Amino acid sequence: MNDIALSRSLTADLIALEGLYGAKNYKPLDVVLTRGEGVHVWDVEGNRYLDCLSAYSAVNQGHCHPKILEAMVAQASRLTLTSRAFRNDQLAPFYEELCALTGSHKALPMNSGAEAVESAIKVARKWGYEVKGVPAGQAEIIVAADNFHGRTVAIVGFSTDPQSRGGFGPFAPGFKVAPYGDAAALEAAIGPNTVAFLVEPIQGEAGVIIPPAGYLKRARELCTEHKVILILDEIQTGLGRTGKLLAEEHEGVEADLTLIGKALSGGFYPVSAVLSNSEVMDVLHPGEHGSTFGGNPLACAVARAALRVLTEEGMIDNAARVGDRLQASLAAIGADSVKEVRGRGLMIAVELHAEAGGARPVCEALQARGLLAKETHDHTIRIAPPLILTDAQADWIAEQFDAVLQ
Ligand code: IF1
Repeated sequence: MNDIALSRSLTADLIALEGLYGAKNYKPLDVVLTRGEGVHVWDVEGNRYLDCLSAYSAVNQGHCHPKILEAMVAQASRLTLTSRAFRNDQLAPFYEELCALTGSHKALPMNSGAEAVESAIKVARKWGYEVKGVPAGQAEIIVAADNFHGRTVAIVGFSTDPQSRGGFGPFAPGFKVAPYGDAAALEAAIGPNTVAFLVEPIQGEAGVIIPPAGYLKRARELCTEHKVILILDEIQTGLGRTGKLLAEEHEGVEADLTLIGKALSGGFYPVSAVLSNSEVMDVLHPGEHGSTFGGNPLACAVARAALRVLTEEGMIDNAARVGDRLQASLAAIGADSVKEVRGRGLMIAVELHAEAGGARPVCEALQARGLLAKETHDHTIRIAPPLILTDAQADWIAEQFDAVLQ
């Protein structure tokens, strides 16, 4: 067989092998990737794609950023993991740089985003009992309808998406759902035992849902008024994705607890963190919370490099500028099938009309044109390329959408 034919069977062979042994908890596009660099990834057949998902915003800095790689290799050849029973020389500088960058007083390092969410839930509940005086076991946390905060049993327990929660009960009590974007409903949901309001500044999985202007500011006021902790989940929206370091900046609000993850490592390693003002985080005492890998020297070295390139290479301002350009180009397509183009910075979604035939076929047609994008739910295509995207690449993305949607 010639090379192309051989490699085409390589794609098929690898897909078949996955099918043979792998849990079926995903339905990926049939593209088998083998290399990434900047905004591009290559499949095993040598085809190049522009990545418009960035691993759900974990690769904001671009694939395999050389400076993060350099920091990872250097640290990995020195010290990778000590456990927190001992100290290491990367944690304190990581804390200092992270807190200085985000204006936080304290940070709690974890690994996955869900672990940061779970940690924040524990801290908020403990604060409720010890500082706010909520009766033991009565703490309530308000969440938004259509939320996505991760996949643990406690987190899916307060999801409103049947696909995320079906078959996984029984669930943790103490959560109340309020409609997203509705400040009056939030106010009505707050009770004497409410300890926190956990919310995404922009809902990612729900399809890049941007709340009405002023919603987050009103939520901030209500939380202050009723002594409720405002927890902003910036695991997807944070670290430049929306054209600001944190999406909360668009509304000029400051959370009490801010959750970050994903791009905190530039896609090299699971690193997440809970950021806090000291009153709240200080409810945690030795032995009350932890994680084998949380705050390990390799994670800290990688995260320090990821934050450095994000800020020093102007990626955040680039996301704002090129994101506006891309959003305007997509909106100008004006295809009948498009219901709405929405977004902030390079967190963009193209929603199709229900009768347009669904988002999956569009993603498959885009794949054939060298663009990788992912649908969320049935009719929305999310567009989240790495923040280093150029004007020319933004225009090329719009051209592919125009060709496929017309
Ligand atoms: C999947 C999307 C889903 C998140 C926010 C916490 C987490 C996530 C706002 C948990 C993770 C990932 C999970 C992944 C697909 C992707 C995702 F929204 F980004 F598209 F699922 F909704 N808060 N989002 O977006 O972080 O534990 O995964 O590190 O589960 O399929 P994690």
